[in-house]
Amino acid sequence: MKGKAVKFIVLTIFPEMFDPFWEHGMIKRAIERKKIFASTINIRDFTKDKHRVTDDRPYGGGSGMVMKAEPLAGAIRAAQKKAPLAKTVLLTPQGRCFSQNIAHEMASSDGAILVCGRYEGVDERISHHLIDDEMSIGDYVLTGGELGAMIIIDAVTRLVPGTLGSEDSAENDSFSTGLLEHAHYTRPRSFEGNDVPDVLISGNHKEIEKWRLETSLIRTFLKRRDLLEKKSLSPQEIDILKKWCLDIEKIIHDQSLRGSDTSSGTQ
Ligand code: 21W
Repeated sequence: MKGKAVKFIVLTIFPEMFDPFWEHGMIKRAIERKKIFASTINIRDFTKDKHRVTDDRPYGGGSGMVMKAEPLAGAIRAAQKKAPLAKTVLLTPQGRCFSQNIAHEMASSDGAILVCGRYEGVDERISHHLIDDEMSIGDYVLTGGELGAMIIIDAVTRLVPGTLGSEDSAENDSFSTGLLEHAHYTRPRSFEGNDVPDVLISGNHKEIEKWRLETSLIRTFLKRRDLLEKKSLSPQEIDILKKWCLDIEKIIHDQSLRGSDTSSGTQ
């Protein structure tokens, strides 16, 4: 049960951004328990000029600056020496989109060297020669790769066995079941006039499980129909959906028996 720690080495010009990140919650615990190994390398430490410059103007002109190749190459080679089996990943808006599947892959790998770009981008010769993979975290524009690296580390770490705590079950995640989670309630039983559903107080675990699956399904249908369309449904799930279907059809049928007048019918 004692796999090797997943290594994350972050290359950045802002290593201080990661200090609070390592020091809280599940990430902190995973480091303490040696489930993950985390460190930063300051790209600026691999500059050789007096002013420790990491960016320069683009060849061909234009606005914005480009991350220089030499300091980045030095930093990447230093990281690859420390973690020779880890993949070198460049965080960039042009990369393939990070996903729960990629998180699972990374959680069972040796780890990753996460290269955080700043400015308009990194010198193309870096991506061509020293990078194994390019990753984006979604279609919106950030100021650099640092938050992307944190998101990847966060999502991967909770999948490393022994970090999630007592239950240790990432299996219940919506991306594993293909459904959004059921509603959650805790004390008090009545809050500002809203009560906890009776079934959850009943102690009937079979009914509770059934209720949770039903609410999971309906929430997924209402909020994320795309997930429901992708999912392969179990016979029980199909039964639940069929029951709703019949319930809705009955309401429509009863309406039509009342005549097809357009008045609201609530008078
Ligand atoms: C943002 C660098 C935009 C370059 C056309 C011409 C890493 C990121 C980043 C950044 C540009 C990730 C432009 C999702 C992200 C990141 C900094 C391009 C604008 N368009 N995932 N010039 N989104 N972003 N510059 O931004 O480094 S992972």
